[in-house]
Amino acid sequence: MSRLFYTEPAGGDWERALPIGNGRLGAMIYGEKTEERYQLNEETLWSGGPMNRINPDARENLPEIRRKIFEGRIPEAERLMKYALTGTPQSERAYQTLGELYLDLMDTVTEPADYERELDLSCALHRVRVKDGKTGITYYRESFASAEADVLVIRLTADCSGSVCVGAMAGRTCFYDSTWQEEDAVYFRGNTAEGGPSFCAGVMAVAEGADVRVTGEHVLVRGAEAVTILVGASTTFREKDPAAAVRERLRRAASIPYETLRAEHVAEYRRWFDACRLELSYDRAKDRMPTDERLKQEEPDNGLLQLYFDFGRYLLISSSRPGCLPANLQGIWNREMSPPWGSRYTININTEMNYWPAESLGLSDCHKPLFELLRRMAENGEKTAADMYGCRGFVAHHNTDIWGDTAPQDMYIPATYWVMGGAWLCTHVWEHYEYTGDREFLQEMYPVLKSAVLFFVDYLVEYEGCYVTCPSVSPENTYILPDGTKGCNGFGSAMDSEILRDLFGQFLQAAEILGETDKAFLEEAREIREKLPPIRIGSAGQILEWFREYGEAEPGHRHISHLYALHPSSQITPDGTPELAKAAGVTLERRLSNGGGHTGWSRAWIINMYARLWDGERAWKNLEALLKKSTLPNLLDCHPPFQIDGNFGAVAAMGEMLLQSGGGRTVALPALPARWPDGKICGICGRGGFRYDMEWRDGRLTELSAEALTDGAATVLCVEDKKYDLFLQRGQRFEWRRE
Ligand code: FUC
Repeated sequence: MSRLFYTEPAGGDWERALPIGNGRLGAMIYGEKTEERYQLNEETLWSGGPMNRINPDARENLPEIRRKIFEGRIPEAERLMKYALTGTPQSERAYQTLGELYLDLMDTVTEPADYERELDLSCALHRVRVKDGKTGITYYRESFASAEADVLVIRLTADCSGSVCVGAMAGRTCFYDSTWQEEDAVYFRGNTAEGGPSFCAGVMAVAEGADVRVTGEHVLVRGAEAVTILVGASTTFREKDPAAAVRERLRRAASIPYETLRAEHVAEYRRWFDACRLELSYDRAKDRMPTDERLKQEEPDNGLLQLYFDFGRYLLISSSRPGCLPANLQGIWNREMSPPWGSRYTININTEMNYWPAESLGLSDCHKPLFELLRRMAENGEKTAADMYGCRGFVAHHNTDIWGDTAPQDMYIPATYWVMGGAWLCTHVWEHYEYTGDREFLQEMYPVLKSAVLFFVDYLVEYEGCYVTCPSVSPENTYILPDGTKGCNGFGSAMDSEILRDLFGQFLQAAEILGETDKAFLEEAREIREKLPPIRIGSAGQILEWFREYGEAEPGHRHISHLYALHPSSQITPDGTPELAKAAGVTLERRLSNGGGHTGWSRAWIINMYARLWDGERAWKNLEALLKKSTLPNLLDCHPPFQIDGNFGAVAAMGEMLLQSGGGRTVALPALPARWPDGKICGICGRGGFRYDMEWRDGRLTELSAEALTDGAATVLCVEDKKYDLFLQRGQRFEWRRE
């Protein structure tokens, strides 16, 4: 059994509360003793509607900005960028909390004695058990977020007949317009800003052995055998009449017996969760340590890592189901009206990181919401490209919201004027194709890829024989010119060229696969790709971050954008480009020895990078650091504050330590640390269309089985120093066993 468990409640501390979610509805459960509290979310409840924020002065000033940049007059250029490129208004919409659900337990527990709460990851059930010392009665609460019924379900029972009492009330403390009651339910509804979503949420109770009454805003049950509380919520983002939708969902769920609701939920969840399973050898006695205590150990044990791995997959399943929105900076779990960075989609690393484990760890379908958002962005981004830059195609900057906003976000010189957001997300389209071989999907998304390419065909400028981006930043770092001037924006940052090499290359491959015939355009794209600046090595043996070797204002910066080529891309590999791989190692060392890796996501990226350098020990060391320094008691990642990317990035990295695919080859156990001598992973996936089961003993692979997920699945499989050419039809297997 894979579970987080605690012997104390969250005590009002959100960072100790535990998440449940069905991709759309989310709750953080505090697991209190004498009363109960759930912080609630509905993923489409954002602060307002779509806007046109494109700065009307952008296009006219672009030539002047470029001229100043190429003349090295960076502060002047950046001042003008601030005025002429910043979005009007500066900010996109923000994700908001829905509210809270309170359960008044009517003094049934006044002297809590025996207590435990747990989140069971193998079936996505949260449980609380609390005994009242005075009466000797033990009370149980079991909660889950049902995707099937699309409601949150809470079941209250006790070990003594007729003793369950509860008063349930949901609200938003402020910012809602009205409530209304039915005989067994209470609803509240409200509006966000003009043009933004209107919402409705409702709480309903079903009691066994007692009546349900509504008094004021409370749904009340006294002396029942058992009570099921149902919570639903919706907004006009998806439904015309959220109140009717919520009411209908609650009524339907109320008509289904609890055991059936639960069984359907568990079966549905397991289809996702069981697709990939990691087993590391560890001391089973550690499973008796409460999770927060276990996290405090001098060194994390392998059982904790296995749990962390399961938790990461659980979080993606719970926050990013097909038909839902993608996981934002907090997945779907946000307690604030005005959360850090709007709890938006920050697409200069964070959103991409959220999806790093999707394909490799058996959750390919969880990737789909990202493509829906990307389509919206591609539509809006055409206007942004035309109006701001006079370019064809689509562009997105470093953030987006549920409306797919593509204009620059904030007025933050090191980040705001980056034009690579759409391009980076487009590489995810190719990734999904590489894992699944889904040609139809590639066909559907091809116009988006083409549009992204088209933008850069127009945007790139020729400079010293290369095609470079301008303006360009290496997110969110600052360089120093020889005369001491500091700047962020310039031309041809390494990351831009690396992303574009992938984008253009993938576009050309897609065109070939799909038999596209637009010869002149494809030829143009090919020529441009050849003239993108190459990856260069600097005087300290490091990968250069900018077009030239500048001084570094923050050598320990959290972003390591120029190593995009190492991970997530496969442009740098130890076997294909050993010199560059060595330089990437130097780059990481320099970042880390200057204080790098201080945010959760930055550390998670570093683990992936060391895994890609086949350095299992450094990968392990950083994984350990992530658990010790950047993980909250509820195992959520800490930026600080809570930000979910680190969870996803780190479990993806655990996968990368065990199996790596890219550049036409797949490597088994490339970065196995000494700390994982024995283990097993089932259902890890690789590019080319394969799913693998592997087992290893004493640090050496003992068995491997590869199953083709698609017709014509192909890769060169590297097992130790042997190479196997795999070309299989769907369902066929390749088996390897140590003699
Ligand atoms: C990027 C990062 C920050 C933070 C924010 C949401 O701007 O540089 O560290 O993660 O996104």
